[in-house]
Amino acid sequence: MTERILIGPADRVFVLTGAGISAESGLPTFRASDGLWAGHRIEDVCTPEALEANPALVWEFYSLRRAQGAAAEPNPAHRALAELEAKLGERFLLCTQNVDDLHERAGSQRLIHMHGELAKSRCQAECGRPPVEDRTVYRSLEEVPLCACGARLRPHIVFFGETPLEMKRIQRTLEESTLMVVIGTSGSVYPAASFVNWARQAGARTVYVGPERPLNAGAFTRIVEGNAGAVLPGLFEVSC
Ligand code: BV8
Ligand code: ZN
Repeated sequence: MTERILIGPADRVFVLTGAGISAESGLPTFRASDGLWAGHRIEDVCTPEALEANPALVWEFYSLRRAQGAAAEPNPAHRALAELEAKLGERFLLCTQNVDDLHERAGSQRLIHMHGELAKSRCQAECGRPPVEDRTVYRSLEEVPLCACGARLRPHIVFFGETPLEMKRIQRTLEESTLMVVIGTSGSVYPAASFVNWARQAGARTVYVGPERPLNAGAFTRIVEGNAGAVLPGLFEVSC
């Protein structure tokens, strides 16, 4: 039986998740597919340059990811985090690097998608209009709608070289956290991989959950080896 993580009345919990938490829902991780997605390296289809040069390829890539995401179901790890949020309320915040909506569908509400969301699109010309709900799997670039300003829509995804979303809120919450739990991420992408260092600087306990040691393993006070779906249910003991 895995030793439980004790959460007391003064604890404020910040959780960061990556592709590994959706692995047991059948969504491939970036590393497991050795970085190849439908034959593409993510860096080749997840950059502003790729969108400029080959919008059809970028839309094909993200439409495929939308179809995969829609066919997946939340797993016990997603549900365990939604249950923890229900117990802790405003003392809990979940930040995900994932662009699928499995955390929402498991019931998570106090949630930040720092790298964007598959279920949304936004103006490619950044005209200022907000992102729109969009789960359409486009079969060709011609099918992709235009923004009211006339520019084409783009996936509401943070590409490499673009600034992650809600960084101020993430930084502020991390500084107030007493416990940070990182689940299912290789720690290969920044600034997300630095969050554990910010938590340590704030004096927080830092726990990693996953089957392999992450690249930033040295920054964790504890590592729980195992698959999130098997380990997370029953891992947290909350005493109010
Ligand atoms: C930015 C959206 C400036 C799209 C993504 C050189 C050095 C340092 C940094 C850089 C550098 N050159 C460039 C950079 C910056 C760059 C970067 O980090 N590049 C990397 C390649 C070096 N970062 C950026 O450009 C970012 N922007 O820096 O702006 C800035 C900085 C600070 C403040 C303001 C501005 C923007 C990056 C966002 C890119 N978009 N996603 C999409 O998803 O399609 S990244 C994408 O890849 C994911 O979102 C995620 O972040 C990353 C994949 O990582 P993981 O989620 O960890 O997945 P991975 O497969 O790697 O690992 C899975 C893990 O799960 C494994 O460890 C495995 O063991 C585990 N696992 C498997 N099964 C299970 C499991 N765990 C639990 N249970 C299981 N069952
Ligand atoms: Zn526009």
